[in-house]
Amino acid sequence: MSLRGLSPAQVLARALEGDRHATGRLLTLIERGGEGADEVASLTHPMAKGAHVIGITGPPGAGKSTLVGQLIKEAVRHGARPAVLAVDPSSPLSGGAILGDRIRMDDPESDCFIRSIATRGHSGGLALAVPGVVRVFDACGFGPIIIETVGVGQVEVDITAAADTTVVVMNPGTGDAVQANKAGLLEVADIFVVNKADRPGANEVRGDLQIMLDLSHMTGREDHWGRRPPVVMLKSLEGTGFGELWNEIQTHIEFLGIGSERERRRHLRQRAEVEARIEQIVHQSVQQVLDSQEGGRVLERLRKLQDSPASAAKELARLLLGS
Ligand SMILES: Nc1nc2c(ncn2[C@@H]2O[C@H](COP(=O)(O)OP(=O)(O)O)[C@@H](O)[C@H]2O)c(=O)[nH]1
Ligand SMILES: [Mg+2]
Repeated sequence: MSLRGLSPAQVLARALEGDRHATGRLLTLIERGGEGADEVASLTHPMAKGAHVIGITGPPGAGKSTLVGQLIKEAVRHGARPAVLAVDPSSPLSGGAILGDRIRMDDPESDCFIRSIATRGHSGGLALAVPGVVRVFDACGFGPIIIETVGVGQVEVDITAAADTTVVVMNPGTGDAVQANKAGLLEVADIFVVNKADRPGANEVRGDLQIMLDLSHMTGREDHWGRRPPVVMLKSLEGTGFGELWNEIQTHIEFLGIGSERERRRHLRQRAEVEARIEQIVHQSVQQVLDSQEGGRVLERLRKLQDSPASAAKELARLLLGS
C-alpha cells in the first residue's frame, strides 16, 4: 500500500504494524531533518521500549560491517529482532549480501532492519539523526540496535560512547591498539574485539591491549565494569567467535542493569542530543543576526575600521540575546 499523502503519525501507525516501507519512510524523515524529523521524534519518544544499543567502532577496514553481519545472525538465533544503523557507508551493509537464509527479511516476527546513513561531513546533523533513528527502531520493536561507526573522529567516538555497550574493533599487525589508545577509544570500550584473528599477530594485539588496560588501571582509572574489559577474538569472515561476543554483550547488559550505569548512559545520551539541538538553534540565530540590517550596519563599521571585531561581536551578541 502506498504511503503517499499520509501524515507522520499515520506512517508510524503502519510501521508499528510491521510495515517495513513505513519504517523506512520514518527513517528518511529523520535523515532529512527539519520539522518532519522533529514530528517523528516527538511521536516516537514516548514509545521507547528501551532496546539495548550496541556501538561498534574501529578503523576503516577493520571488518566492522562483516562483524555486524554475523552479529545480526547471532542475535536472530537468540530470537532477537536486531536493527542496524551504519554510519560508515564506505563499506555498505546490504541485506542480501550478508544475511544468510536463516533470516527472512519479509517475516515481521523474525526480521531485522538495516539502514545506512551518510555522514556528509556535518557533525551536527549526525548528532541529531542518530538518536532519531534509534528512537524509530526502538518504537518499532527492534532490538538490539547496532550502530556501526568509524572510530576516527571525535563525533564518531561520541556517537559510539553514547551506546549502552561499546565494542571497539581492531586487527592484528596494524598497531591498532596503540592508535585506539591515542584516539581515546580505550576509555569508551566495554568490549574489545580482535577481528581477523585468522591472521598472524592476533595474540600479540590481545597482549598489547591487556598490558595497556592494566596500566590504565595502575594509574587509577576505574573502568566501569569493575573488571578489565574482555578481549574477544573473532574471525568475522568465517563467523567464528560470535557465541562468545554475544555472551560478553549479555554479561554487560546484566552489569548495566545492576547499578545505575544504564540510566547514567541514557541520561548522557539525551543530554548530548539536547545540546546538539541547542547548538543548531543558536547557530541559526547567529546567522540571522549577521544577515539582519543591524548586523549589516555593524559589519560595515568593522569594514571601515571604525569598530573592532571583539566589540562588533559583543554588540551583535547583545542583540541576539536581547540584553
Ligand atoms: N582475513 C579476514 N578478513 C576479514 C575478516 N573480517 C573482515 N575481513 C575483510 O576485511 C575487509 C574490510 O571489511 P569491512 O567489514 O568492510 O570493514 P569495515 O570498514 O570495518 O566495515 C573486507 O575485505 C573483509 O572481507 C576476518 O575475520 N578475517
Ligand atoms: Mg563498514
